[in-house]
Amino acid sequence: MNVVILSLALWSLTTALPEEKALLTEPPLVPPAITRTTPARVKVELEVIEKVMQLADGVDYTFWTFGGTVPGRFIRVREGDTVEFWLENHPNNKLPHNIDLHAVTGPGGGAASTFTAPGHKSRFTFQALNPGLYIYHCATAPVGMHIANGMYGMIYVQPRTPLPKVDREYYVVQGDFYTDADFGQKGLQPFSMKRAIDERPSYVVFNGSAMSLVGDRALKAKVGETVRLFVGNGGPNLVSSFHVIGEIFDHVYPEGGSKAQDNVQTTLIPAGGSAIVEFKLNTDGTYILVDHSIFRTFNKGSLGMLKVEGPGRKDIYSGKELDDVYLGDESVATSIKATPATTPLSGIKPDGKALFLANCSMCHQAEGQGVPGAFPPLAKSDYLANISNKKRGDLVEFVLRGKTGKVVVNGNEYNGVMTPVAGLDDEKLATVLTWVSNAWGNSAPAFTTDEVKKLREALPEVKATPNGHE
Ligand code: HEC
Ligand SMILES: [Cu+2]
Repeated sequence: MNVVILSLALWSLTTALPEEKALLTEPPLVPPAITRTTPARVKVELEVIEKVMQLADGVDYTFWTFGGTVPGRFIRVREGDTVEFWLENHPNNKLPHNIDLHAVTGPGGGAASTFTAPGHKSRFTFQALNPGLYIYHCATAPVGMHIANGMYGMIYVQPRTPLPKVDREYYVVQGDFYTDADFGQKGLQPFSMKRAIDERPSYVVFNGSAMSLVGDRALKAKVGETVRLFVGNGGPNLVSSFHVIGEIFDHVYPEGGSKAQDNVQTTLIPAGGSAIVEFKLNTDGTYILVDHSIFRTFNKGSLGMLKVEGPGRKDIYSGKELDDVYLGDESVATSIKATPATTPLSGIKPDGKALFLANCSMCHQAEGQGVPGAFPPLAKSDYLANISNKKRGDLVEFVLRGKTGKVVVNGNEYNGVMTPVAGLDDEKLATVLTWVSNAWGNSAPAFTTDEVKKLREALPEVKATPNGHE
């Protein structure tokens, strides 16, 4: 009897709540802060749309989305709200879908209650008990595939006492994508289950595309403003080392929780997790959002931009003030004398290949093949053949003093900096030069220790540098 009265009372309480419809936003936008100070019954309508969009420049992919974007629409409710959640599956879609919101207390986070066939809609209701920033995602089998195709987004349960006001809030979610072809292959790229299982993504991007936050789609702010980023990681597999190049996070709410940590450079965001980061923009420029697992940024797309207009603050960051010649100790005259061997190989009988691998291969590569545009090849290098046959002193000089300025190797121009190689005595230098001049099909007379000694002693002393340094 008492139970009945109590539940009737609860029922009338909840139905008495003021009703409103949630305003959902596309990334990178965030709905405005909620200003009411009492709970409401909030209606959320989220539509699942399967559609082809760009994964990178010229690369198309069939995404499955919550609201037509990756990540899906941003949902903002307030701690203590009752959320009436509608999931709509567009009639043109091919698959059933559902949703698991990490902000939900209850089995499956809503998954079983929202399982919805194309052309249908489902409803369930939950109370937002815990404040914080939460991922939501599809949980229809095969779950990994639905997530890998872009079915994730975020819901922010704003705490009863809201976070301090900031000038701008943005919404960024990282995700890894799996196609048969590697990054950049043009055209429509199908999902690869094999690569997903192997956790070998071809793309790691912010907001569903390598292009989503660059150029005129970059995030924007002005000097002096404060920015809050609601950052998530949809996964399905990778963990993100989220970093903004050139900024320090003044505050981070790790894992989207309630306690802030101050002065953070890089914050770890688990798959299916989040972080709230805040910082003030002290000076102007372009700040780069990255996953600091950095090959993902430069080779798989996890790069976004925040463009800050200014008046810049030269007292905080000057810009380049000087570019001058610097010759470290190793390159001045004294080092042209035989130096004691200091490589890890000291004490070992000189071995040309080992010396090459320890001293040259980090730039010229293990097979002497070089790196196009950066490091010229030594394998079958016409330039090397010429000097190791005729201008043998030049080769000794390159290694001991370094080499800058234009060189043309096999018809390709290079204009880089070869730094001096330290720690080679005459014997080791002779050994490595002989080896390099005869490896990979190269062929030139051997360098003897005596010859190298003479060539080294014949090198002109290094004079004071052109800019008048001592
Ligand atoms: C830090 C990277 C680096 C290391 C280490 C290095 N080089 Fe180089 N090397 C270069 C670059 C860059 C150039 C092109 C320089 C230029 O543009 O003037 C070059 C040019 C050369 C050339 C002339 C161009 C060619 O390809 O024939 C030779 C020969 C050479 N290096 C030999 C060596 C040898 C031998 C070693 C090891 C003892 C070595 N280098 C170590 C970067 C490096
Ligand atoms: Cu789905």
